[in-house]
Amino acid sequence: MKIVLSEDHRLHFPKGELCGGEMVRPFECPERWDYVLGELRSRGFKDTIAPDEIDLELVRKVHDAEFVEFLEQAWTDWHQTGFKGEALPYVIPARRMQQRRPDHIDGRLGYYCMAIDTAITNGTWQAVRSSAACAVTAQRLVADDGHAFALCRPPGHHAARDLYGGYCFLNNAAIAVQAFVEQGAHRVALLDVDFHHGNGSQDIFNQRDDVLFVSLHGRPEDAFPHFSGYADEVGEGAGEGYNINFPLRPGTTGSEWIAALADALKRITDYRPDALVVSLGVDTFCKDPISFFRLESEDFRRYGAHIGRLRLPTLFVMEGGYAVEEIGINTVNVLDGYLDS
Ligand code: Q9C
Ligand code: ZN
Repeated sequence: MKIVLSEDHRLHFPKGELCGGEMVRPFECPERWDYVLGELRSRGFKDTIAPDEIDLELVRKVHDAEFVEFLEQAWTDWHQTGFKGEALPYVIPARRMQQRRPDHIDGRLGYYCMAIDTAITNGTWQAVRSSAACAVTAQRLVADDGHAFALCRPPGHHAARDLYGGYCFLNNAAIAVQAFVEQGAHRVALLDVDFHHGNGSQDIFNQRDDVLFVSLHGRPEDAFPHFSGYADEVGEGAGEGYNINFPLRPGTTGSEWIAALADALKRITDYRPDALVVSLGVDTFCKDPISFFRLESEDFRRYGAHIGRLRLPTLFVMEGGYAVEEIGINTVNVLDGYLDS
């Protein structure tokens, strides 16, 4: 299996994340990428490829054009205002407030932000566009090879049409799904196995029936992003019935999780997709510092094999996973399980 990756991810590493009322070292850190690549190398995945330049026209098919422009400009605007720290909003358009976009950078950050855990820094935009480029380059490999892995960082699945946050800026997996559609796919399934609900992917495809979005995640009563991921979110308009959420309880074990995955995979099979994109977060792991499922490392191999038995052209896109020392083992276990199936 070919791996697409870019060293540009190192350009995005904020010093701080707001967590429990303190600025802490971000959970989403560059070593995550190092551990995944290290494990890939030691298990014989030698074929690593640099991404081609991203076509922003493709990005704008799933993201709002002014949002993309905002991401590109935000650091410069923040810096030119004279602010000394990393770019974070502090006022958010809550219930009954105006949903109009202000001019001041403080206002625009709040307008486009869905979670203030995510700072923007000098190198963020370059890292973000290279991360999306990895997903699109890997997508192109799937036609010939049948599968590929995009080692994206920063991750993408919380990024909606015009929202960033949850460590995400552009939705790498959604952009890759759109690339399959541009290539002539009639139906694409997007399976999200990250611990957190893929609110961004749900938002982007909510009204479409050419993309089936299926997500297993910590239930919103207890887990980030808290304001999406309920089972009754089933899509709207033409997209009704093409969004499927599996919210799961705190303490969900590997066997329970894999039973839910089997239901999810059945729904994907019934949809008869031309291709599958997997938003691959491994924060379902029992030792993950910000999550509450109980998967063991062997469970990742088991479920990778289940995905492989679908026998679909498959693109894996890296999302979350914060037990840094085990992130490589768990991620590569999924890929190995898939390849062995
Ligand atoms: N106090 C992804 O896995 N909340 N994003 C962390 C820690 C944000 C996760 C709270 C979690 C975002 C891609
Ligand atoms: Zn996650």
